[in-house]
Amino acid sequence: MKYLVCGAGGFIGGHLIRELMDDGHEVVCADIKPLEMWFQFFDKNKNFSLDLKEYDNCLKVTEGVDYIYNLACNMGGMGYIENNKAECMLSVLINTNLLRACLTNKVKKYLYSSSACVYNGQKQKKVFIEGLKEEDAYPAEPEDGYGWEKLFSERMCRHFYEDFGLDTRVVRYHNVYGPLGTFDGGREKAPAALCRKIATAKMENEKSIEVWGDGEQTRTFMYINDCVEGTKKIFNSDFKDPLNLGSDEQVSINQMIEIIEKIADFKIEKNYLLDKPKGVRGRSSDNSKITKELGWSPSIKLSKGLEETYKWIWSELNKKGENTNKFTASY
Ligand code: GKE
Repeated sequence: MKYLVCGAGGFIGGHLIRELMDDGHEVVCADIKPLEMWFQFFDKNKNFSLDLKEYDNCLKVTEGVDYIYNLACNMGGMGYIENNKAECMLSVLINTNLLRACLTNKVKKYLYSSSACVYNGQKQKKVFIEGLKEEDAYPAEPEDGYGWEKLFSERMCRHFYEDFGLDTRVVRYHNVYGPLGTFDGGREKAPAALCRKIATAKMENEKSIEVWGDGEQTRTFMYINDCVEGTKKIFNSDFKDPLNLGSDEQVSINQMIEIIEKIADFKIEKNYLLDKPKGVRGRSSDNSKITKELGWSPSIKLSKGLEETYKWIWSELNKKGENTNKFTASY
């Protein structure tokens, strides 16, 4: 079967494409970034560098395609989505025009990458909260900008199934991390950011690092290998409603820093910046529905994933002059 991966130049997209190629599939790849800025690039594929907010481009890339993974959106960690709400909402044009193109080009199945940012903020006011269940997205109070686009686009996928019979899947990612992702430049999320800060402090023999917030806020972080495996399982399932895809190993930012210090074998002082973007106070994924529907849930321990991530970032920081800026570009 012929697959299309949108957001092909990004973190999850790059890992997913490699996996689909290993499974022996033909993969078409599309991303707005210039090809040389793609995190992973496979020249045996048909690769498009174009803007999927444009309907004509969506028609072009979906021609002759059977299955679509849409991971394309303008996003980043809290440092990005808190300061670019309108830009993040414009990603609605990508999903809308891809869905329209699916009907025109008779695509068989379509997966949309949603996010834990759809969850009601009132249910995330404390640390170490109960895992969020899929129904906790309503009554609706998602993250401003980015979260509203994700929730709206989830519903559009449902209505394209109900009204037009398009076979859609919706996956809600919970903070995905791992090698070959952004670790600097403003779009990085906390795991990569803190790995970079501790690695840099160790290299430069600095005494402290900057931490956003008071460090007590809690999250779960899902390693990229679990993310790709779970995404494929959801795609290949018959389950059409939104499904959590995230870890349920909830930690505070301070606890995550301790894990990274052990990996780095380097203790560091923390300078807490309370005015920096913090997002919700606590967030975790309830995995009972994915376990019931797929008989599987993410299991890679944070300490294991962070070890791989820290090692990769350390090696990137030590590359002098090579093209490492694709992972640190603030584009
Ligand atoms: N990015 C970043 N960088 N976050 C930091 C840092 C730092 O140097 N130091 C501490 N933090 C704290 C943030 O203040 C926040 O409270 C927590 O780590 C996680 O920040 P994050 O990884 O940037 O993003 P969030 O989990 O709050 O939100 C993200 O959730 C994803 C889905 O789970 C969103 O930004 C999206 O990337 C996505 O929807």
